[in-house]
Amino acid sequence: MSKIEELAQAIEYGKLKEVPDLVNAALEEGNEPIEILNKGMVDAMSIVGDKFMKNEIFVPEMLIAARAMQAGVEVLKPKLAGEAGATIGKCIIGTVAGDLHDIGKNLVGMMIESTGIEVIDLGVDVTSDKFIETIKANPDCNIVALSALLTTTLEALKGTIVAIKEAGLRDKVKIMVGGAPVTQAFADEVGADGYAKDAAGAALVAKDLIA
Ligand code: B1M
Repeated sequence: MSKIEELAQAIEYGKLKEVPDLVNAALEEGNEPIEILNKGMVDAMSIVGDKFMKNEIFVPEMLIAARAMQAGVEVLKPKLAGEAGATIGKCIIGTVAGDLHDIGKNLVGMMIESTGIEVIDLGVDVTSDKFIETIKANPDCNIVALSALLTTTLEALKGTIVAIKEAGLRDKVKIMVGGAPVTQAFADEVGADGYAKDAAGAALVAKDLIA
């Protein structure tokens, strides 16, 4: 079994303590960091999600797997993000109200940061008021990045864009959206300026929005 396969299994079964060493071993085997992320971690989380859907595992197991993945991301972070040079812009990122998923959002924030854009991470379950307050406190902010992982929180994502518009701030910032249930069609429908399917794509979109 390759180290990436061992890593994927360790994440699936939530073996947090084994994960950092397996990430390092996979790097030593000569795998690219992005390959380790996608094949060793993101794919493992998809299996976890499928098992949850089939009632083979429950929320605690999902949470334990998520913690194991986070431990792996910490090791991979410096390798993935690279060295950012001078700051070229500012981005406020958060997972929308009612949604507690943050692994994808954290990866997106990390990749955006690697392009030289300063990132203010508001965390999870972020209300539209909190986004608005932070935009006002950061008049130099160029981008607001909204993440949603639940179909039920797509409404909160849409509501956040409406609230930013009603607060008179829509023309001050570009808004980008993403997360598993978000599509380009949804992004167009809610009037977002950008959409990306994954973290690497999000970094490119953020750079484009600033240019
Ligand atoms: Co939850 N959960 N979860 N969960 N969870 C999903 C999302 C689910 C698909 C599982 C399933 O049923 N198959 C399902 C949603 C179904 C739906 O809405 N249709 C689900 C559910 C139902 C729930 C609960 C309701 C369960 C319950 O309590 N009964 C509950 C909701 C809690 C809440 O948010 N209010 C819940 C809770 C949890 C945990 C807390 C246990 C845990 C999250 C821990 C954490 O994040 N710290 C968890 C987990 C781990 C998952 C799965 C298994 C994995 C998510 C993940 O981290 N993926 C997930 C199943 C799955 O995704 N296959 C599932 C890895 C990550 C790298 O990918 O987050 O998709 P992702 O991010 C990607 C892209 O989406 C994109 O780039 C990222 C990197 O490539 N992206 C953006 C994300 N944000 C972006 C923003 C952008 C651009 C791209 O621009 C701004």
